[in-house]
Amino acid sequence: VVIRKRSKSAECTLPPLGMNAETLCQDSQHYLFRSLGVPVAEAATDKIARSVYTALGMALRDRLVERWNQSEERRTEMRGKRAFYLSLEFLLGRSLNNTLLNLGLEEAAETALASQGWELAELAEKEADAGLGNGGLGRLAACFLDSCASLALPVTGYGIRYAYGMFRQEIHHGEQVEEPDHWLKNGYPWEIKRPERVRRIPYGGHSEVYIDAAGKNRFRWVDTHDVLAVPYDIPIPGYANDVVNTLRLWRAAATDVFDLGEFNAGAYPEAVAAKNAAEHISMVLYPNDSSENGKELRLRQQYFLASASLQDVLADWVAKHGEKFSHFAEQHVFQLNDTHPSISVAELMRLLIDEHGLDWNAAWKITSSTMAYTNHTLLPEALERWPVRLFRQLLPRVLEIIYEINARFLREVARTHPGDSGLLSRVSLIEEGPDPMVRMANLAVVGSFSVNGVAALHTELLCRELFHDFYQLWPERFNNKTNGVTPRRWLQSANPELCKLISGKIGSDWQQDLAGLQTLSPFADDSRFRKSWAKVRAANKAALFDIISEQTGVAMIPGALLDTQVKRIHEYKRQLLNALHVVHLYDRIKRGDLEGFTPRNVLFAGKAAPGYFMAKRIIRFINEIARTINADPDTDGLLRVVFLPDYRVSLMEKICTATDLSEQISTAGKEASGTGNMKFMMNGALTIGTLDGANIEIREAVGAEHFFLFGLNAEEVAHLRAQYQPQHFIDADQDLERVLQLIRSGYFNPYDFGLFDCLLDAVLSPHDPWMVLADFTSYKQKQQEVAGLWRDQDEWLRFSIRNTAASGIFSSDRTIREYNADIWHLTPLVAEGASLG
Ligand code: B1H
Repeated sequence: VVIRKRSKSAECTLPPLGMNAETLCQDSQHYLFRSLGVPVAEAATDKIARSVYTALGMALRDRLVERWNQSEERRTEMRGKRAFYLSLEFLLGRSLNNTLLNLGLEEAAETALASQGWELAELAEKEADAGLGNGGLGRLAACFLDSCASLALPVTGYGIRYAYGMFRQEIHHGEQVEEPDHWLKNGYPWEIKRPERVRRIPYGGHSEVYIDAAGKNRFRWVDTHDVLAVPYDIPIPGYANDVVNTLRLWRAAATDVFDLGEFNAGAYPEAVAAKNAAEHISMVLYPNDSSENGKELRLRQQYFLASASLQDVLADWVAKHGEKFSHFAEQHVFQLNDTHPSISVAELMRLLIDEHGLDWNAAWKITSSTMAYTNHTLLPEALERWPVRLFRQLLPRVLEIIYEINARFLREVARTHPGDSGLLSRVSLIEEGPDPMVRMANLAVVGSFSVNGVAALHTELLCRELFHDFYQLWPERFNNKTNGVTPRRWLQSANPELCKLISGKIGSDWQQDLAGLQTLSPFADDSRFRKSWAKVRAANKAALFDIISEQTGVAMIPGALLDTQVKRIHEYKRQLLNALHVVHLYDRIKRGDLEGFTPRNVLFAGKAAPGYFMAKRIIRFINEIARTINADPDTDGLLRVVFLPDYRVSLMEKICTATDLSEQISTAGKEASGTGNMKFMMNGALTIGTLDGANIEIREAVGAEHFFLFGLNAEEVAHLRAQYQPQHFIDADQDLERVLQLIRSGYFNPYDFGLFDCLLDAVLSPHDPWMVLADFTSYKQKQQEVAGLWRDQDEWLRFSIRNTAASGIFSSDRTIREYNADIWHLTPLVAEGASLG
């Protein structure tokens, strides 16, 4: 493979791999008329728009395959180390625009489609989001894949090809209704099935000892019920570098083995039907963000991903090196996306020992020097623990290995910390009790050479609190990797007009290294530039308002501030605090207190876990206050409130370019990082937020004077907890008292008495873990400041430009460079800015 240098800018000097408007047009027509069987006479009628999108996707994938194979050859040739990102979630969203951007084919595609009478933007809307994730954690995995490919790092993603992704959210009478998301129903042109690489995953049965040919005692796991794992590969193209990495997603399939008993008894259909159960494993994504639910099927999924992926990697190794593993650890690193795939620690031990004949010490050396664990939350309800009983029944051999890891680990701790039985019971992989549990986080920490948090404060709290004992044992393992988001999707693709404006001022080098945005900062003082900036943002806002009006019937106030809180609905994220503030604004309107009142549109969106009662009631509350406020003519031109249904990646692409004020208002110490906060900042929103997660770093980057800070910090939250009296805060703020009284009076729920009492009771309780009322007054005051700044549009625009200019460090390229420098140590496939021939 010849390495040819390409100009630093994103423009391709040559059409990549023979692709240009003409060949794209030919290829996609071939697929449209032949593979998809669209009659030529029907071309250019709206009912085939989706087929046209699919045909274009197929044409692009074809060409990607060539580069994909080249990249793979190159990786094999280099014989370098590789990383594997193991995650139960990859929230990819749509792929068309991102693929075109990374391949430099946006214009070619537009031309090709125009010649057939289509508009790219319109066709792109036909693609269903690949919603294989809950929220931030899954979207982070997708951003990381884009950055790894763009930095030419040999990183493969491994996940599950759920038949149903995150549910589709509808709002009926103000309440969330979940609808299944059959995202594959119209076909998915971005994947290739690899039936030749199928793996076999054992469940059930029991473990037994036997003596092998060499006379050694060995273990084997027998009488198992096996399920097949069939891989589907999705190409991950790098940005302007000719590299294509792989996301490999596993689908569960039944083996061809029938239950012979039933088969012989003549129950043929029943025997075939029973095979169905195997396929359930990859049927549906569990939709409980940030809380575990302990279902057996979920443990099956976790083991399915871990075993299939590790077998896959080991099979490649053995094909090249035979059963010699002495150099395996130098060549591999597995990044565990939270504890969800952490059973990999035990599974790698099992495969190395039982299937490949290594002894314990050799296997442990390999395992504990190839596994790296990322923690994403401190919330106790999200800490995964599985009943030993369930483990024994489902994964008996894996449990044996976990016990052995634990025994050896505790023996070592006992030796170095004699007499500290408290320590032993805290760090043990097993939580003792009437129903003993396996602690997955402890397994992950003990089995990994690196443990990282996802923002500075989060990592600090991990070391100080959740993993304090482990931090004392192995301080060198702990490190921080502040999250980031890919600027390709979240700036270039989502906000092309803003990008043109930016490049017109500072050139396009920032597209290779987002830190370069910094040079935009002085133009905050250029009034013509501010005007152009305002114009682009206003157009984005108008486009979003059209969507909102189409989806909800609510006409937002043109030109007024857009104040947005979009994220999963959770009490710790405090959508309720925002909603209380909205009620306060409404109360001001009603009592005529309009001095310094600034018209505002308040946008909410987000899904609640289906079993999370309080989150669902918060959705209802937002919808009811929105209905009341929007219907009251007194609010015309002053206040609009909307809950936009079915928040997802493709919606955020529109929301983040239009938002003026980003709400990041979690109780300090609870949001590990946040990544929506970064998408907003990149696109020029100002943030109102607490000192939590990555907000702290955002504020440092843009300067405290450009950030609306309010509320208690993490230390103050911890300190106040013991003596928290919400009533004190009500007594000190009449506005708050009025808000609570208005809600209690049933003003927003006249037909459903007491509907919101549970929300009031929660915030009025001295045990409210999220301390909503403690921060109300400072939040309200800060919102006044926001309103004041908005009235000075020139100054607001300066702040907006400076936010974008300072957002460079929140590129996931920066994050991935840090993962690589500190944890992975991979050699890029090609020098940055160069490309494969
Ligand atoms: C985050 C989760 C999560 N943290 C359990 N933890 C899940 C936990 O289905 N489950 O069982 C799913 C997701 N997600 C988020 O990760 C954090 O709350 C954000 O603060 C952070 O930005 C994001 C990415 O690191």
